[in-house]
Amino acid sequence: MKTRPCTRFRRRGWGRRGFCLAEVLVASAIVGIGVTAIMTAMETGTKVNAAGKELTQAVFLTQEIREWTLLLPFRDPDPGDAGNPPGSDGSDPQVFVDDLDDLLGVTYGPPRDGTGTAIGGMDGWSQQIDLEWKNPDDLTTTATPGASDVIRVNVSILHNGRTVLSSGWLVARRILQ
Ligand SMILES: [Ca+2]
Ligand SMILES: [Ca+2]
Repeated sequence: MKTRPCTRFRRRGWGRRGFCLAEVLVASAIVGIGVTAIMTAMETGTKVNAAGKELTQAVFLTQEIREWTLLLPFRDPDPGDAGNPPGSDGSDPQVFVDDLDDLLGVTYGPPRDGTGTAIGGMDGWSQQIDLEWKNPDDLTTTATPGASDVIRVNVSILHNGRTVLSSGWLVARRILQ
């Protein structure tokens, strides 16, 4: 005996038929695929937004350090420390910085603004600073620390221990410094 799927729900007088199981399953699968695609797109969008926000914060924190390094004198203003080797001159760089090379190998967390002041409300963020002296006649070569008037400042911005952005720029001693 031959069965006729999808006709068993035919209703007398209504002029239409119901759905068979196969049709319902196919429709459910299509809806399921659509919903999954939408959820995946939403999740991806959320991740992209979070990454974009994180990168924006990292750029901001890099700019703050850049501003600070451009404000700091190249040489220590204290005559007693002027001849010191590069470094923090015996002071804790978390507390006191008065010349550029005081920032050698220093990490700030909480991060610092363009005047060296700690920025509140940025838990988990830190700024890693390193300095590299460059030969002014050939900026691709590294000079002995303290023996050049050009320093490349390298900064990495970390969020929860993960590097979000690494950047660098050159600072040259101004003539009057
Ligand atoms: Ca100093
Ligand atoms: Ca110093």
